[in-house]
Amino acid sequence: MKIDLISIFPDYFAPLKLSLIGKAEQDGLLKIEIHDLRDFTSDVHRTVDDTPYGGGAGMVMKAQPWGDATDAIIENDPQVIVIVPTPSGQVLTQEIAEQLSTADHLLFLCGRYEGIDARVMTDLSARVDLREVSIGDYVLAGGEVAALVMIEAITRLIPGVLGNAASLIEESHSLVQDNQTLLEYPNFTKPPVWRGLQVPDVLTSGNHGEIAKWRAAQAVARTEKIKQVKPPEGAQ
Ligand code: 6GU
Repeated sequence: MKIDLISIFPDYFAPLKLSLIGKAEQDGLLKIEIHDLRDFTSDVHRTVDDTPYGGGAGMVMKAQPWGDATDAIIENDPQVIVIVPTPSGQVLTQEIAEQLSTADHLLFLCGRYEGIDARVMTDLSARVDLREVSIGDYVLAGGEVAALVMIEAITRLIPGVLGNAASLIEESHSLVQDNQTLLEYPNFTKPPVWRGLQVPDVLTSGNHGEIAKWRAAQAVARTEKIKQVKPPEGAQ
């Protein structure tokens, strides 16, 4: 998968060199390219923002640098999926992450301030697959951290990126019950007693049937306690 990112803060993406994603890039499974929006400005001050039409607080990112920057990337691949991180977008789910993990090419437009001139999205959506995506019901100062979250959620689903492929298979199988995505059951490792706390006996019993039952019950209990489970698509 090729991932392009456009931002005025390229340094925000330094963590992509670390851990699984860094390794995946070294292994040739990912190619990540970070573009500085200011390289596409047309004035000596390298201006990226201006005051909003209609008035109001804050600044809006100018259309011209975004238009020129995206043209340069899209020209080489009109099949690219453009993702605009924004709190007003569709909220990222595991299902969306799974769908995006099969794409060949993603382009993230990371805006700051009060967002990007809306004409940039109008213009792009006439030419490419464009998605406005949020990572939750709160507001961040810019799209960079949200893009990092999305990239981690998406790329760990690409075959070979996650160290242990069995983890992914287990995740996609055992965490779904009665059409509900369950939270993970609690995990334990050695030693058997730590600060007086015992590992549940069933996990050391060697009885795989009982272990599976216990884990399923724990997952259901956690889900009911912590999360309002989203009903399946189409349900009331
Ligand atoms: Cl994707 N961007 C920004 N700026 N804030 C957010 C967000 C995205 N998702 C939730 N809040």
